[in-house]
Amino acid sequence: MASLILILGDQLTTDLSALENANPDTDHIVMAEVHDEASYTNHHKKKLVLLFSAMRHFAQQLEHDGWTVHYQRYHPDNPAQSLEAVVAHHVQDLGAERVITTECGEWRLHEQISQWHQSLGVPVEIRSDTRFIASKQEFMDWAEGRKQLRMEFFYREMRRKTGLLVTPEGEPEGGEWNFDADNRRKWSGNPAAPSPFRVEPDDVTREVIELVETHFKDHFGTTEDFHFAVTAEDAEQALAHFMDFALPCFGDFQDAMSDDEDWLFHSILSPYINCGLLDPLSVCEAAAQAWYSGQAPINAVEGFVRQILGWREFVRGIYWMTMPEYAQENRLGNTRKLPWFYWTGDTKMRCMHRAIDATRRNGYAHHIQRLMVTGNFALLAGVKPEEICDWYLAVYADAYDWVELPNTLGMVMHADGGYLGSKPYAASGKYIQRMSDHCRNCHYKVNKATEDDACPFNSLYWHFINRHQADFANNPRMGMMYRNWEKQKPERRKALLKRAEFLLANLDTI
Ligand code: FAD
Ligand code: DLZ
Repeated sequence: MASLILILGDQLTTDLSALENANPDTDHIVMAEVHDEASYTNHHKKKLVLLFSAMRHFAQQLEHDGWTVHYQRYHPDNPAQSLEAVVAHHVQDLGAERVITTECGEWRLHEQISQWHQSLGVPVEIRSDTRFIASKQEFMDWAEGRKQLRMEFFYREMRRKTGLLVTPEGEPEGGEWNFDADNRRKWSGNPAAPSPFRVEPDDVTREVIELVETHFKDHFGTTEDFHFAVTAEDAEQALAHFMDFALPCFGDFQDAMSDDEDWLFHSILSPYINCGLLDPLSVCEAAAQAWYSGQAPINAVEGFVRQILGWREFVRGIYWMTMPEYAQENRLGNTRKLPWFYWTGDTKMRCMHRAIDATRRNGYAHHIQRLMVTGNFALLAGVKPEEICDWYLAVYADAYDWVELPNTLGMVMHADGGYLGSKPYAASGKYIQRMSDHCRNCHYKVNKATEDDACPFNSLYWHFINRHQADFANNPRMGMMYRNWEKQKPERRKALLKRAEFLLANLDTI
């Protein structure tokens, strides 16, 4: 036997670089469900079901295509519970001359795999992950020598590189590179939000659900109503569903939140893109096609493409450029523990309850819930970055360190000094009121700030502004906030800080 090709749980595509020039007659594939990967965080149960079922379906497809696949199903009694142990066993057993794999998405595992040649005694070839539009090196070259790294400029490079939404003359389609200013509408139920795409569990998925319920019963979330796609074919259907029913309104309501609707006009494609069932560039091309054919407006299509071509690529670049030091960053010096209600949803703050409850049920919350509700609260309350990062890594079906960490530590917590935004995304309850209908069902009053029933976001916002004066008072984008703070009467400021101190001392009860 020549090469043993390792395919990881988030590399489920036949276009994988590890499979390039491989020969099904001489090379073998190894895939494994192992305890180490299934429990390095308290993965949401739906994420475990998605990955194990998608891995099993993908292995079947590979076998159908003529490959020999050595597939280890999860069992707690398996002697090999790490990828290294599984690979070592097969290298020995089969007499493989080398191991080939595609670079993995996390620093943690990358560090391990880069040492494997020593323990395995055969060369380990790690190939670049060509599913990304920019390689790690390309991002570093772009970043080198720049005083400030801004997603917007990197995104334009990616537009030019791919030609997506760019005219033959090199100009942006629609006359602007970015239509974000058009994408801030509140949603009041009209037009109706489409139902999310659903696939009913087949036998393979049902077996995996039972496995997860048996061996991972203490993990966060629920397997109930599992309806994610678990094959590339079904993920393509999910993409088509998004194009037909949600993309036209994606832009308008991108920042909206609803007390009744979990998914609104979002694509719900990240779980598939991140594990290989969908190719990010093809997804962007499909969206661009919708603009050219008049199926969706430019603010929707550009806004959507920017999330993938811009943000997704940018956060990955930042991750690999700055790890492993990045994970330790805590520039605002936060020390507070994560309130327990992040795990239970048991809080009187309606927006927090709804975001956390949706997260528990679905393994999903849309971007604005992650950024401006659960994220904003953690920022205002001064939660330790490490604790809130662990939470985000655990609770979403699309969570992987390379994408979760910069979004949480950088975008939400501003703990990296500002790679992901020139100012923190801190906001009072007014923002949540403006973009949602949560406040009208809330125990707290969004128009109050200092009273016992005042919205906690309000006084916590001013507490944040006050305690980080040295960090942000000279930030030109924060100047107005500091002037507003200074303008308030001393007794008002005192009352706001007192209310915030009370909340901070009693976080688990609010
Ligand atoms: P849509 O709103 O339909 O967006 C389309 C696609 O754009 C997404 O599928 C995703 O691939 C991409 N995208 C959008 N925003 C981002 C972003 N900020 N960074 C990277 N890609 C983006 N995304 C993850 O894929 N995994 C994570 O672990 C993750 N953790 C996050 C943690 C926090 C604190 C925040 C604020 C955001 C996080 N995001 C993460 C980004 C974003 O919230 C999700 O990608 C998005 O909500 C997924 O839902 P969707 O597919 O319906 O996205
Ligand atoms: C996330 C995950 C889980 C839950 N389980 C497995 C697994 O059992 N086997 C596997 O090969 N991969 C799994 N993964 C994905 C890996 O953790 C992922 O490849 C790394 O986190 C790098 O992105």
